[in-house]
Amino acid sequence: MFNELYEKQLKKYIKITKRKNEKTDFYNGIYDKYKYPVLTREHIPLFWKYDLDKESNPFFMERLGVNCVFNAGAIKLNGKYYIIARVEGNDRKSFFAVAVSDSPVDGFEFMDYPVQLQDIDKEEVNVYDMRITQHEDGYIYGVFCSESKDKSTDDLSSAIAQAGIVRTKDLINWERLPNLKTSSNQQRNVVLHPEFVDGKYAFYTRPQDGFIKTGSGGGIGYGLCEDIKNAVIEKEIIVNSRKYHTITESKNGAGAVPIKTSKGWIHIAHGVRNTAAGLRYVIYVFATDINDPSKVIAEPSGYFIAPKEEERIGDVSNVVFTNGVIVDDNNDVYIYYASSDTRLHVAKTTIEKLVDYTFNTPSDPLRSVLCVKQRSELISKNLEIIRRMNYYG
Ligand code: M1P
Repeated sequence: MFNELYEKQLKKYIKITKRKNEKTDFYNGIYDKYKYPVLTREHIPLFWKYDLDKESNPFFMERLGVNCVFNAGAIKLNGKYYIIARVEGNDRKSFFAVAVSDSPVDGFEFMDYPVQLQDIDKEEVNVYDMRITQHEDGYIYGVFCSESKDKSTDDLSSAIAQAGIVRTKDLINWERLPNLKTSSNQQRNVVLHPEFVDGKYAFYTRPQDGFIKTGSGGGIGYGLCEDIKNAVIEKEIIVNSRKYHTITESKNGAGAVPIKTSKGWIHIAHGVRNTAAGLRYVIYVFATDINDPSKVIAEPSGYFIAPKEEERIGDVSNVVFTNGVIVDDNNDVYIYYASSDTRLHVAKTTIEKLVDYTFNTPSDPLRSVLCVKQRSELISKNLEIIRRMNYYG
């Protein structure tokens, strides 16, 4: 019986990890979406969840269940695709686990053990959302949220978020460095820029007043630090502000590590607005100057990816979130995005399309009347083309 139960679950695991992915018929000309999530809780190896000893687990029960697999950093190394996922146990604690594949869109399998973080702070309770930066200093850095209880209050949901830093050369051995220090008591969605700026390490930050509400934290911040082994940002500026009645009204945050292109650094970030049904998270794009990565030079209007269909449902519904992108050798771009804090998907575009989208999509004119004007200009141009080409037959 025990063996049968094990084999049945093993077959399911093999089926899901070997399943070939395929593009959906979703179309917007900007990116393609893939049918199956690249990682889910079903991708977790059985030996992470079950005690495989018949004597101590006669009913073949899950002993340490996994709730979901989502927000992930990503990197291509030596021809293989790596996803550094946020895995959340049934106990609500998140940790990091590396999954690897020969393909960017399917076949991901977790390495035998989750990432073993050095325990440098006994107050740290939870860790999540690692951004992976291949830095020009030769290290691969992981910057993530390190969360602890806010001891200044009895409120059990009050927490403090800070940016934890690790580095590695092989994605197996991780050296933990001290957390980033800034003047903000709370930091989340911190991303390390891949190149030195003025000889210093550059970070995108997200200062916030509270654990959930950004409050006076006006948007995505930026600052330089001299020493990554003791990372301190003395001067933090806001580079991409939240704006009233837009997709970033409540919050925004840097996502994947910026992508270097001939026209500038392209950032794939997230924006949050409030609704009667709660917060709605979408993914949006902006670009910064190639020589000054703190200067925004383009911001297409509206969202790039929004939660659609089954993506809208999950532990935290109506959320899409990204913290990992892989640019392949042929300039294909794979965007790993999670839906509703539950599973991880992939969308595919190219550098050429991403640049076109970023620099040729009109920006948000911020008022309905101006949006109508903007759309009417497009309509009138198109009607002229349709008349000329006799598209109506
Ligand atoms: O639940 C949605 C997201 O909420 C947080 O993002 P932000 O800091 O912008 O609010 C993060 O905890 C993220 O992990 C989560 O997906």
